[in-house]
Amino acid sequence: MLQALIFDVDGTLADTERHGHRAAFNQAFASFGLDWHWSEELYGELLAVTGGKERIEFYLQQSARPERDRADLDRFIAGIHAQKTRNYVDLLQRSAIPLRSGVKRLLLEARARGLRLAIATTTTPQNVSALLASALGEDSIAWFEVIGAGDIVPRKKPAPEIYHYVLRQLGLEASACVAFEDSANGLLAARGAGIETVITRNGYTRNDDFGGAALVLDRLGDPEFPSTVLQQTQRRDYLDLDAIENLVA
Ligand code: XBP
Ligand code: MG
Repeated sequence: MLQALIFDVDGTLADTERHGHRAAFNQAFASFGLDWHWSEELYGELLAVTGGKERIEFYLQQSARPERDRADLDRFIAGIHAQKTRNYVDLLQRSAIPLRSGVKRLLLEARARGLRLAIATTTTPQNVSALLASALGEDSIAWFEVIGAGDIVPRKKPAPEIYHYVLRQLGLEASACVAFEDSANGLLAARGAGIETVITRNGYTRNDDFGGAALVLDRLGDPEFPSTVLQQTQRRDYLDLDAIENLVA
């Protein structure tokens, strides 16, 4: 029986990557005097690597920058990334990034039905709080019983560790939960932990492989802005809790 919904954040709750994280990275590069610029297109490729620090390191490896020893490299990346996090939080405080269609509706529906809510994300914890506070109000942070985020587990998605962590904290089996993700890396992580997964695809993940997903939609949708089912035969105008319960029934 369904007891909890577990949400990814970036790309799932809101389209945060293109004009949120990417902009925050570029501002950080500039303030460190670096001539790096991540275009929208390049960022799409870099998203193959989850985690901001990991993404910076991957970019460095790709671009034949001068070698640094491990400790120096870690310090260099951590400094840029800390600035990037400050930029991202500032950006959200100045102008909220709206939640994707149907997210608020589903969260309210789940709360009304007494379902438990949790988050499983690779992003930094401050980013999750800033997004929720700006898009849904400060109180909404407490709606989520567990917020599994960032470096709390050693290996980020597509490893299943963040989902194992959240299940442990909830004290639930995978079969009592449904995960919401937007990317192949997120799907691999959730499925790796044995959790049925609903995908709401976005511009950056439209060509990802979603084999193994319970359902692939263009958005969760609302009665006035319906979703389209892209994979699976279920036909729904929007994804409500009755349909989600059927995924684990
Ligand atoms: C999100 C990410 C994160 C963000 C940046 O992936 O990959 O790296 O882009 O966040 P998912 P940080 O949606 O699968 O959790 O810079 O704080 O790591
Ligand atoms: Mg995501």
